Amino acid sequence: MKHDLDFLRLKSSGGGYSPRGPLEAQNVPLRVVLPSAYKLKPVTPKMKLSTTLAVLAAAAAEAHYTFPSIANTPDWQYVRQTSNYQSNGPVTNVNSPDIRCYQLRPGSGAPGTYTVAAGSTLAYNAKASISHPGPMAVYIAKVPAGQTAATWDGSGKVWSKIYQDRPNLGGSMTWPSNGARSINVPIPRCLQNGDYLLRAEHIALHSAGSAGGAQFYISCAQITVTGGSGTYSPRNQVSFPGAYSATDPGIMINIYYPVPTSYTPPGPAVETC
Ligand SMILES: [Cu+2]
Repeated sequence: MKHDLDFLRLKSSGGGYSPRGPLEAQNVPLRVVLPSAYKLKPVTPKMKLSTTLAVLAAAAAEAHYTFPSIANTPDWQYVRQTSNYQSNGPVTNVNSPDIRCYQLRPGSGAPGTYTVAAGSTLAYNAKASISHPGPMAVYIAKVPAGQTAATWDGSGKVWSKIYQDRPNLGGSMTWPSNGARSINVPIPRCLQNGDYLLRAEHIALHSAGSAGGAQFYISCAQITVTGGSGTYSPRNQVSFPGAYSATDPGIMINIYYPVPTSYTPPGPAVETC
C-alpha cells in the first residue's frame, strides 16, 4: 500500500525521483518500488479486456430479440412483458416454466387485451428482428370460463398450434423468418368467440447441435376473438412445459453440416378449420 502510494508520487513527480520521501526514511532501495509499481500495471490490460468483453456481450445481446407487440400497438401493452425485455436473451430449458410465456411477472397479465376478428391476419412483431435461423410457430389457447386473458396462466394441455413455417432446403437450410420484423398470423375463422392467449415462438437453431443449445424466443399476447364460426374442435393440444423434449429432432439439430435434407418441427401438427 505504502509502496503503491510512493509509486504514484514517483510518477507524479515527472519521473525524477528525489530521495526525500518515506522510502528513504525506511531505507528501502529504489528497486523495491518497481515490483509494487508493477502490481499497478496489470490494471490497464485488465480494463481493456473487460471493455472488450462488454462490447462482445452487447453485440451478442443485439443478436437476440423479443416479440413485444401485436398489430400497431405499443410494446408490452397487449403482450405480457417477458423476462428478457431488456436482455433479449432466450429460454434454453424446454422444461422450464419460462417455456410457456417467459413472463417477467408470472401471475400478472398485460395491461390490455386486443380484439381481433376470426379469419383476419394479426401481425406479431419482433424487436429488433428475428436475427437467428430457425422455425417460427404460433400457438393459441382458449381462456377457460371464469377467467380472462389478463388473469389466466395458460396451464394445462390447452395449446393448439395454428402457425408453423418451413425451411428452404437445398445448398443450405434457410428460414422465411430470417431478418423479419413481423410475422403475419392467420387467426382461424372457426374459433369460438372469447378470450385467448396467443403464444409466439421462434426457435433459434444456430447452436442447436447439442441438447440445450436451441434458443427459444417466446411471448404471449392477450386477445379477444370476435366473429368466429365456433366450429373449431382442437385435436392436438399440448402443454408448456410438456410439449417439447430437448432431444426432439427439430430442437437438437445441426443445421449447417451435413445440411439436413428434411426438418421436423417440434410439437403438434398445425390445426386447421
Ligand atoms: Cu441471439
